[in-house]
Amino acid sequence: MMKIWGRTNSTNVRKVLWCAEELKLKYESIPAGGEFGLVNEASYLAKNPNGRIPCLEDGEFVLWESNVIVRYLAKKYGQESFAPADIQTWYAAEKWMDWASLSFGMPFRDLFWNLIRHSPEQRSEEEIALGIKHCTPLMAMANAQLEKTPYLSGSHLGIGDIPLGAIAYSWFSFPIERPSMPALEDWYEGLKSRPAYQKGVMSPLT
Ligand SMILES: N[C@@H](CCC(=O)N[C@@H](CS)C(=O)NCC(=O)O)C(=O)O
Repeated sequence: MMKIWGRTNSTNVRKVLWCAEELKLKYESIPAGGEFGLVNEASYLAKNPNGRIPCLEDGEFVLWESNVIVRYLAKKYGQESFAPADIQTWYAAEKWMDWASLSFGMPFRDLFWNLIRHSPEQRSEEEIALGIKHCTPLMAMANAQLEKTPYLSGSHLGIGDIPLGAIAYSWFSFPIERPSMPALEDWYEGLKSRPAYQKGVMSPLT
């Protein structure tokens, strides 16, 4: 059976779990990373020399980098909405994956660690303020797209929605003030109603 390595409270692992759920794949979720360790053991490093999660094993085939795993699963196992045959539809969706990962990277991480993982003594209000300052215009950009199309991937949920969808779970759960963005909020409400999102993404924020 397909194996997905990585603790389920990781945003990058959530992307892969959610995608696998949307595609109705059978897989084994193996905790690794954080308190589960394993990632620096030789047997894991032989699969992923970065010592990071997630990592996918599909038979003999091993793949790391969350967005690439999502693209692989979509192309190998997805129907039209996840693997559009039209190259422009594919790339129009795919750009939102790299955009989400590259643009949100550090500011989202600062928010996540300060609001969820750090103790009150470790918390930096300055980093939280900066994180909100940088993430808010990015969310506004997604909101502007979602005023035009129901999903970042276009007319249907697809690969382009996965990275921001995983980030959105934390964003909308953080105890912070968020400016109103109705299209983004409607999109997020729609995600939350999907059993695949509930199973793949909505595990406790820790
Ligand atoms: N660009 C990589 C980043 C992978 C990454 O940094 N994963 C984090 C968790 S989100 C990790 O492995 N942290 C170490 C650990 O959990 O032990 C990807 O998207 O897969």
